[in-house]
Amino acid sequence: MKILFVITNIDGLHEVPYSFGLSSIAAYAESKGHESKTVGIVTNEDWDDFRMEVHSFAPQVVGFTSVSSQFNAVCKAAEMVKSINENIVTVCGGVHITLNPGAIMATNRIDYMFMGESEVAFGDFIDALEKGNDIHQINNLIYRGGDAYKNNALNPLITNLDELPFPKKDHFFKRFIVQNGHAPFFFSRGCPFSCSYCSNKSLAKVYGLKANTPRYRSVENALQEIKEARKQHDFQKIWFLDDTFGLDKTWRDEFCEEYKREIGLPFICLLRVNIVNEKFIRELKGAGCYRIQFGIESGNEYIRNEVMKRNISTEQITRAFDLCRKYGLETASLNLIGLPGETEEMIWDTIKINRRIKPTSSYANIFFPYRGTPLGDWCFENNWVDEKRFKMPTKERRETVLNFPEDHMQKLQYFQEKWEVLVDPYNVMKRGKNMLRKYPSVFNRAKKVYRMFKN
Ligand code: B12
Repeated sequence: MKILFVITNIDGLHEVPYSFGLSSIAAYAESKGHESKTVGIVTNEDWDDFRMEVHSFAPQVVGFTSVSSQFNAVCKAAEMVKSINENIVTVCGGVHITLNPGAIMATNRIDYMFMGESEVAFGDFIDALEKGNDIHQINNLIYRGGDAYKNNALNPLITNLDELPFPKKDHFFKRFIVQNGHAPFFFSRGCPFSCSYCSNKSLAKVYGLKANTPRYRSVENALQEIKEARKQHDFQKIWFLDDTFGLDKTWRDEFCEEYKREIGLPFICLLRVNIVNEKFIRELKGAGCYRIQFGIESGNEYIRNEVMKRNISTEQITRAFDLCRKYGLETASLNLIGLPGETEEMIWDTIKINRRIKPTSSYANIFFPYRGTPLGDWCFENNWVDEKRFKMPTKERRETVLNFPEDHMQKLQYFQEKWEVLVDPYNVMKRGKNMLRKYPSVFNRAKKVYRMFKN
């Protein structure tokens, strides 16, 4: 079968549309002998390219992935596919579908959807389609039936991730490296914490689990993936995008030891402040880590722990950043503003804590309510969401979709755009960078030149 995979990234925060999930589905389909190609829709011109690709590649199946803010774009793309050839089977998976299986009722241009981890289910689906067998009994499948939808039982979560082929490393992997200066890897699935705005707790619930405890590729398999990628692509740095890197101590000890010996490239990873200690930081530094990204989210205890359910103390935040400084590690602090109930003063608490911990870089995103998460659902149920703005193509995380008064919305915009300068007002470099951001094409070119000299 010929399958065209599609990732939309309209007004995305990250320029390169990359998806580990979709790359994994593509690799699995190819391991079963099917042919696949992946395209991205990011700019206006991409719509025309997409139309041409549907004509020239002539797929039997088009498979979309979707986060919540991209679902409208996915529906539009599916409409385009069906207008070219009504017989092409359109399907969609991804976190938005897993947490909102009813999304299938929003459009009749997507024939089937997949809920949850779907490599095996999608493999069964295309095999069945090819053989002309009935597909309606396939696990994870969501389909319409009259006025309602049906979602089949889920395959159990894959416990041994080594059984899966490595996610496909195509031109998107390459573009990610060029754009970000780092090759992206992802070795675990799941994060056990219960932050109210994040999908992990809800993803666990879908599987009847209390927590989304991470499952790992074995260290040997993970290193093998990096080695194979290095044979095809040129990269000098790595970005481990796992929700929380190396949460499992046994895995982490072994990984750091072997990575240092067999790979040795400098890397970035994401961590939570409450799980780091001196040994952990020393171990990461020894393995080649040069930067850690931490979700601080809010400097205000009420917002951080009552609203966001982070369960993190101010002391844990300052201690983690002090430790990184002690070991010469760069830090990035990731913050979230624009939560329901948050005042301007509370946002200043976040700026103040950032001033205290002195991260190498600090970023602020504006809260976006994801349906299916505790805080997202709460916002919808309590009329906090401006449905009109929510349905428009959004600049997710850079514009609020909550029903705030106009002046608060503008303040959020101001804080978001000026964040680095507010956190570090006397830093001339950051002021310059902030000014350049107003001209994205110049900014991106400058970023590339800077990276060329830095490497
Ligand atoms: C790594 C990561 C990134 C990376 C890589 C993106 C990626 N999707 O791989 C980067 C940094 C680029 C990124 C970007 C963004 N991210 Co992100 N990201 C994650 C993270 C931490 C892991 C995702 C992952 O790889 N999971 C493992 C894979 C295997 O699972 P999966 O993607 O769900 O895929 C499986 C199934 O969903 C299904 N499936 C998926 N696609 C398809 C397609 C078909 C055809 C089929 C059949 C099945 C199928 O099968 C897959 C394999 O089992 C998650 C948190 C999480 N734990 O999910 C957030 C998460 C997905 N991100 C999120 C968001 C919001 C974004 C951005 C919108 C941010 C922004 N404003 O720009 C962009 C979206 C980019 C885009 N256009 O899709 C949210 C989405 C919430 C929501 N309900 O929409 C999450 C859930 C975090 C959260 N806050 O809860 N992200």
